[in-house]
Amino acid sequence: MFRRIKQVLSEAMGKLAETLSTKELSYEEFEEVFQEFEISLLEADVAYDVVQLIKKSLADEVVGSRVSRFSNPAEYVRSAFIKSLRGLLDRGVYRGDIIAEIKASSKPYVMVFMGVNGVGKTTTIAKVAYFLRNNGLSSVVVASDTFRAGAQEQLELHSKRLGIPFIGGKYRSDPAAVAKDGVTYAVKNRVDIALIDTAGRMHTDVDLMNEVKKVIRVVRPNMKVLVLDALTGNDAVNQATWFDSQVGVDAVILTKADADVKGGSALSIIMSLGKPILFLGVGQRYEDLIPYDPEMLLRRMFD
Ligand SMILES: Nc1nc2c(ncn2[C@@H]2O[C@H](COP(=O)(O)OP(=O)(O)O)[C@@H](O)[C@H]2O)c(=O)[nH]1
Ligand SMILES: [Mg+2]
Repeated sequence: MFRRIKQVLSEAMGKLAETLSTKELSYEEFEEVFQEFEISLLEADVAYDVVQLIKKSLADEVVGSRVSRFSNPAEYVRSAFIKSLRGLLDRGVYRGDIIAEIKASSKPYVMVFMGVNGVGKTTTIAKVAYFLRNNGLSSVVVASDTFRAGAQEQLELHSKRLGIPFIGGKYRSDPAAVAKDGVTYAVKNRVDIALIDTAGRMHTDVDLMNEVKKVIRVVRPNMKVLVLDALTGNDAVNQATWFDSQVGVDAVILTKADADVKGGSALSIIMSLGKPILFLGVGQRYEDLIPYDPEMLLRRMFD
């Protein structure tokens, strides 16, 4: 992750440090350096709008500035870059403490996972259950995806491996009824969290959209989580807008960040979502789910 972005940043910082002098940096000088940087960012899959955001925030930091004779231009430029990217990455921070919120809530805390086919919903639910257990919280996983063949078995297999309860339903049965069963199980057995899987759907699937709306009406989740695939770039942002307008999105989990080798696709999604990001998926194992943390991402880009 961020392999290419890291290189691009490093090159741009070098150029800018050369340009900076004891004289103030003009906007024209900044633009000249940025031009090449702009192309490299686009080539690393950063979306055009996000390139413009980065440009603006960087210009705010460095235009009109000068380095004193005694300071190090490279250091100065590096902190300016970090500061401007931090500002953009901070937009994705979830401003709560999910573990504390679950502990404080009445049992069970209900999370519904939604998203397009193949983004990683089912895998992510297993990872979240694993994460919660490591934080002392019990889960039941609920397969309200009664639509796709094999979806029940896939989640059940994870539940067996993890040793956590599973509630499912018959193929093509009502997803809302399965979700309700899952919550009822959690209530009876004093399970902390019900994690509800749903069938993948595109915005064109009106029937499936209505189904997820019904699931939400019936179980009234504490959190509606949208799962997005880091490799899908701008399409992920469109998916978020769509799901938000249909059912409301409380938080996002961005999967497959490990597969975005250049890093620009994930970066663009994070910077243009306008939704809090709970976790990043960084691989196929249960451990491969990390809380979203801008400082960690900055370290990957700059260290
Ligand atoms: N590399 C990688 N693969 C992932 C990640 N999350 C999910 N996957 C893979 O993506 C594929 C689809 O996942 P699945 O959970 O079935 O997606 P769903 O259709 O949304 O339920 C599977 O092969 C997963 O192993 C991740 O964070 N990194
Ligand atoms: Mg699935």
